[in-house]
Amino acid sequence: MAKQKPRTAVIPVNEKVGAGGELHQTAAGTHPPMTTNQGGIVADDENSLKIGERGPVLLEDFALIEKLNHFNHERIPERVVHARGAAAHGFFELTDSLAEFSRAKILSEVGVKTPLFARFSTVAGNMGSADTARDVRGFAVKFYTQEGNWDLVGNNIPVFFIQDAIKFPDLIHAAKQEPDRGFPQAQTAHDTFWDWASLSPESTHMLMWIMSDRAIPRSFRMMEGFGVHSFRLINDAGTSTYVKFHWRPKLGMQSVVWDEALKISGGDPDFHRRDLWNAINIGSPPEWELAVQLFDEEFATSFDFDILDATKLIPEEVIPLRVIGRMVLDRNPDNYFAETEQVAFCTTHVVPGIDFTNDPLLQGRNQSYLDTQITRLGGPNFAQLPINAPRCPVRNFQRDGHMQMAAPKGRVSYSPSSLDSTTERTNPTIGFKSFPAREAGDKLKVRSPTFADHFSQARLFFFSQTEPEQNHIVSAFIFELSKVQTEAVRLCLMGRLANVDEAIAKRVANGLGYEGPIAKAPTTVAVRTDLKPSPMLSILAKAKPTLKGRLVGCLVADGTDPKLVTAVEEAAVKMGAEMKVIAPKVGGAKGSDGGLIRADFQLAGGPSVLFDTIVLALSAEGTAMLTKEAAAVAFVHDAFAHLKVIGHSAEAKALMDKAGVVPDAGVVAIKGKDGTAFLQAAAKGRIWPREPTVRAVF
Ligand code: HDD
Repeated sequence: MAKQKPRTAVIPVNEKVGAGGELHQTAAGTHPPMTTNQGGIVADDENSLKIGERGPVLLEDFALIEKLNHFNHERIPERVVHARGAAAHGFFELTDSLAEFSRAKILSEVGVKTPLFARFSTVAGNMGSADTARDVRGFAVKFYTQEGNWDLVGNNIPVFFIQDAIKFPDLIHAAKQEPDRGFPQAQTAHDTFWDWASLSPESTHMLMWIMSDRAIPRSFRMMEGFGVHSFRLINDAGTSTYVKFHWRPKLGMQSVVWDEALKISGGDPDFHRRDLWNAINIGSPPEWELAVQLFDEEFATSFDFDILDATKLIPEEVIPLRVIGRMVLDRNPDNYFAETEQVAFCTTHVVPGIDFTNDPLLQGRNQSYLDTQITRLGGPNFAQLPINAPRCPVRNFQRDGHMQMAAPKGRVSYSPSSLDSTTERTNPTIGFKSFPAREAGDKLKVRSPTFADHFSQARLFFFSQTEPEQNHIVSAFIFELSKVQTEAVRLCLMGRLANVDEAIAKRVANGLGYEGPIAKAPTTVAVRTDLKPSPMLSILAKAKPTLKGRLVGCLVADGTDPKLVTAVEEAAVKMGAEMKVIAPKVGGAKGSDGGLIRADFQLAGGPSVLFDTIVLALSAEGTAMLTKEAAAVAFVHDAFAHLKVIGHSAEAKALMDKAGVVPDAGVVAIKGKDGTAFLQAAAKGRIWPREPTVRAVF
């Protein structure tokens, strides 16, 4: 981890800022001349060319015209879904060869580091929406392999809303802001989404996931990722093995609680992108394991569900994960637009040895991505943009088009040809060959009956969760449906929940204020109650007790003992966490030794929702001042209500009393200058038993 500036310094407070505005020094350096896009050196970039000092502006000011013209065209259409995202560069390193199953070099050459670019996103919100909206997170990785680019365009949830791509535009239209009013932004809590969902039983399993805490992750660094579909691996002999891809975060999974998510949206709408950026910036690169579930045709035909149905998963307890490598994200983009915005993922970007299945969702996606890039990036040459360009030779006879950057030489731009012996030819030995699956049948617009059970895995998911997680799913349904104005939609959706389990439906109905039985929605498929719970689907059941990559928020005020702050920070850093200091003034607070305690946040700009755990390092003087400050009371109150561990000096008690803190295992007094006990408690995560004492559980 990078070295931090010392937190405390014995600088007399009155020397903090000079009287004459010395803080406004400009950066020194030699600056190269500014030019137009044609390379001409610009003499004046602040005034347009006029006749006289106050006269009309002249059209001949080409520097002005060029600058404004370029500005007018700076934007490209945002992604129709997944518009808001953040990304980073990194590498993938294979640790366990799959050569037996795949001829892809990236999956068979152990130790080779393949460069990659990973982009995380929300789905429904526009580019400027908040990061912590309840939503699926996109988890897209572009591997620049020696054999061409491979894009694994997945999500942080292993299943999807629909089974057939033909329904995708309806799903997205229903989820995004309503077309007449242009709101609500970045949320499914409105009539059109739940209208669509209640009439689309195939979405039921996914609804459970998006109402779960998976849809409000604490950090991109703390999410799992999934390729979702069953893909094929093809080996040298041409044998096919089915595969599902999983990303597992080294930091473990963690989510925020819903009220916290809502408040973070205001406190820091860029919470996730800032978190990713900072982690890489301080030299703490996030890492994931890549794991696979491998299975053959025999398993596929005997499994309880259709492996071509993207609304179903294969529990890890049925087919365990095999970890095959790691992804490390260690470099932030140089330029958001050039890289994060212009990166173009396509499910069709595969390499020899990786192939598709007949999953109808995947097949439809294979059309959609290439097509959308042409609208978004303006033409068919988007693969030439540096972020999209393969890191291996690209040779073919595709020519011309908008923004062609290459200047291929020679007369021959076709194949076959005999005029030039150096032109490229296909190579059936090493080239991509589709798996020769034998297909026959009538042409039908139908849904396979093997896709029909929409409820059993929804039930499996719910009952695989710990109690707090189940409570959150129920609360999320209540929250979302409470925003639905059309009562018939609420009732219809509760009928779907009753298909999954009548008790769940009843709990939601109770939270919405409905009494009496909930009628099941009509269905011909009986829900299976015999599926074994899969604890691997729970976040909490496999949470890692660690403070690594987490953020400690330390509240200080005048009179705080700087030694306490330093001691907690050192202990936190030792545990792999970072600490930020929050003070009434961002310049810092005057410590008990007369020196300055440097702060990172001003109290109003550093609410406790931004931190995983808080410590109140306060003197009696500071506490007396902060009990009169609503932001300080809210800081403590929210931390308690969000089930966080709170460390505190003995003198901070009055502030905690005012904030309604009731002592429990998560309220830890710091004895002397030793923050270890507090941090060890914080590493265990939230205090779940506190939850029923701070909010209603339905
Ligand atoms: Fe999609 C973007 C993931 C179904 C059509 N999708 C997009 C991104 C991710 C996913 C992560 C953002 C990539 C980036 O960061 O640039 N999409 C999924 C997953 C799906 C899925 C995991 C189901 C398993 N998507 C899906 C379907 C269709 C699309 C069924 C259309 C038939 N998706 C698109 C798109 C986007 C897109 C319209 C918008 C921008 C883009 O492609 O590049 O083509």
